[in-house]
Amino acid sequence: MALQAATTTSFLPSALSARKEGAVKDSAFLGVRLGDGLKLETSALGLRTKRVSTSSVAIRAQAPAAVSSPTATPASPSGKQTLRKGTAVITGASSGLGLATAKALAETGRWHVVMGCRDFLKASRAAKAAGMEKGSYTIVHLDLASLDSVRQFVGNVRRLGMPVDVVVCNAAVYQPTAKQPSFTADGFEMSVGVNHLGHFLLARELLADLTSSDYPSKRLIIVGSITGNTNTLAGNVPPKANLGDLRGLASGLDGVSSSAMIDGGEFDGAKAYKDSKVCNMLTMQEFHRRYHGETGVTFASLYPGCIATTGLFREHVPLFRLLFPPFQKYITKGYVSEEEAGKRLAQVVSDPSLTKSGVYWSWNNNSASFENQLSEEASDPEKAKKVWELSEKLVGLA
Ligand code: NDP
Ligand code: PMR
Repeated sequence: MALQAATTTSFLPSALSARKEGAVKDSAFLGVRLGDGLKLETSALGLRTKRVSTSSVAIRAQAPAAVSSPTATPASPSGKQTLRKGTAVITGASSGLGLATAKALAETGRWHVVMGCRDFLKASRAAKAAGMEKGSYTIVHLDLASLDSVRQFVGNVRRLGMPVDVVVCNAAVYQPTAKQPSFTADGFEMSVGVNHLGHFLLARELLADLTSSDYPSKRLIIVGSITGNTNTLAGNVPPKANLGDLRGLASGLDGVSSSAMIDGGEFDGAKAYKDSKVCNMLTMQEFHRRYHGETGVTFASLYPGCIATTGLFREHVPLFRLLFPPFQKYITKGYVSEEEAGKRLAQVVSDPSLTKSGVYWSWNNNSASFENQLSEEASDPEKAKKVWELSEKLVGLA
């Protein structure tokens, strides 16, 4: 479909994506398995293939506010140079952390947010409901479960004609109750396919754009998590993240000729998510090692706190969704609101004091940021290199 003028540009899905929804495993809450009597009704849930017709969806992106202008504009009445508006690309900005971050950035008036979302109408409604000003954001279609869609997204972002100053790889799926794996359009197990491989291709492609940006602090941020770090209590709740010798990843995670799991083991949706987060954190460090010196881009990851109310837990059993927020608020005290988590990620995007590259940021109880320690596996440079090399083969970059 041809692109129209910037104010009415349409960005449409490029490929089919097959997504298996919520097959329910033996229900478990907080690591404790419930009895058979408490199993959920699963008959209504099944494999569903969703075709998105590019001709039947009329999608409209919000008008970009300011298009490419020099980094410093000597236009202020005081004669002081003012920084131009930055452009931040955020994936999965239609809900939860991504939306809260988009809102926090847009509200400052200093950022234009490109929201990379798989459901345009949901994103559009969410941005409006959050009170984001028209003109402070542009929604561009992105389905990370399709490498074609990722490539198309990159092309569409470039066609906006805006600089790319910050990229935030935020979107994720979590399928803790799935009995069987589901797969992306390219045949990768869904959690690793979306959370890691889709973002890996996106980040690799947009690195050139970041590099050529004239913004003073260019950043690539990949959202990580405590649950991928086995040096924490949360990371020791079974099933634990473990990439093993990467034999499943090496064989393509297709669940047919190989296991759907990175370590080659039996499918476990919760573990697949945690493994994908380890890949996210390893990828950030490998980017740092390979490209920080050459490009000046800051590479960072973070654990924003436990945002127990987001859509991430939509596929979990209802009892979990009911008890998880109070458990995190009153027992672990690890809970943060979406708004607070959004402010934290917005800080990693724009705070002048968070320019250090290769860092995994966390926040203490007073909401002060600090450089956190990653687990042995999530900071293993050999593993990072191997994950990088195998991932580039899978996404067609090597
Ligand atoms: P949400 O489910 O609210 O947000 C996830 C976003 O990802 C949604 O916008 C969703 O889109 C999008 N998404 C999912 N699949 C795709 C896809 N195939 N293509 C494009 N977008 C997709 O969860 P959170 O806000 O909690 O999660 C955001 C990030 O924070 C994740 O990386 C997660 O791992 C991380 N995190 C979350 C924690 C928490 O406690 N919630 C703790 C630590 C880290 P849609 O709206 O269409 O479903
Ligand atoms: Mg966890 C300080 C303790 C702490 C923190 C910060 C979290 C965060 N969790 C903690 C402890 C515990 N959790 C304990 C003691 C248990 C066993 C009772 C427990 C259980 C638990 C479950 C079953 N926790 C969970 C689950 C999930 O399904 C969530 C998950 O793993 O998603 C991948 C989860 C989480 N706990 C967290 C955070 C941040 C999550 C979810 C989000 C994520 O990592 O992205």
